[in-house]
Amino acid sequence: MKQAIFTVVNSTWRNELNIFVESWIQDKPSDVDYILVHDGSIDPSMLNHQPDILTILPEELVDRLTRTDVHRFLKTGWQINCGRIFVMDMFKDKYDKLLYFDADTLVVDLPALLRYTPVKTIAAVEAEFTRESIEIVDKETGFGLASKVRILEQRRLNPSGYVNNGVMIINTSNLRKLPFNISELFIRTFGHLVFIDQDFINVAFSNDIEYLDRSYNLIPFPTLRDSDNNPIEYGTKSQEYFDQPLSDLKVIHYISGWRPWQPTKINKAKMLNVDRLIEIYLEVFNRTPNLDQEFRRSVKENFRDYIRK
Ligand SMILES: [Mn+2]
Repeated sequence: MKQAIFTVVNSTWRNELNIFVESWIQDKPSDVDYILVHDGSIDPSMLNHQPDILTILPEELVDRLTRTDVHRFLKTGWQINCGRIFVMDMFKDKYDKLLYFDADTLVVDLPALLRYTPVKTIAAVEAEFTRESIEIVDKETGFGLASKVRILEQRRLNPSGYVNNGVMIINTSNLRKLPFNISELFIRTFGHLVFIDQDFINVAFSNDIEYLDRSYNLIPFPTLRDSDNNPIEYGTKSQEYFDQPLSDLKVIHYISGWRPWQPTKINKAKMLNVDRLIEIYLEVFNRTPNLDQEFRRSVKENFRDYIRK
């Protein structure tokens, strides 16, 4: 089986990208390709590890996205993450299986992901708030997540379980048999999708997703705020639930709001204990050469806000 790992970035992500690649490159077998796709802004000199394939998103498809001025939320008309839909199309004939990771992830156990072969088209992990986690969090915090519009929207979009797209194991032999072209369908529909490509995957593959356990894409719970806008601490039961995948961790996803390289206005460590995730981040960060000074300083200044120890 021919496998490849891919991500899609622009040059503003070069530091995060180098850390992400550092986390798994030594574990990558030589017969597995590393594909890096970008918007034209990445130069090989920015990269600590050269990909097997370095390529630019198809200009015609990106042009059509940017010319669509009808997007309800995205002023620029597109963002680099949209590219992952096009990449699935670009490489579906060349590989049998594609592993996609956001550049804001760290891979802890690449062999486990390479071993996993989905029967359905997309294998992924449900977004952080599932029926199970909502029940635990709501009971403990009284927040009322279950009635939030975004949660209700996600359930309607994909009643089987709304997945996060930061980590996907893609069975490309199924992609080849789709009765539609995903790039074309995406361009024509994305203007109405709040979480653009993630909403798209959830709709287009609603019946064709294989659900992985949370150790394949561990995402910290977002910061919740009470009616006075004060952050809410997650309780013991929520923390226990969150910690379950730690013993068999495969991928950590530092989603927006939980990025140790970006400053936070609040002490995140009070909301949720993510010590282990930050320790792993610092371990990989410390062995990644050639990071920008500014980026290095930002990580060192911020990490205390994220760690309890
Ligand atoms: Mn992400």
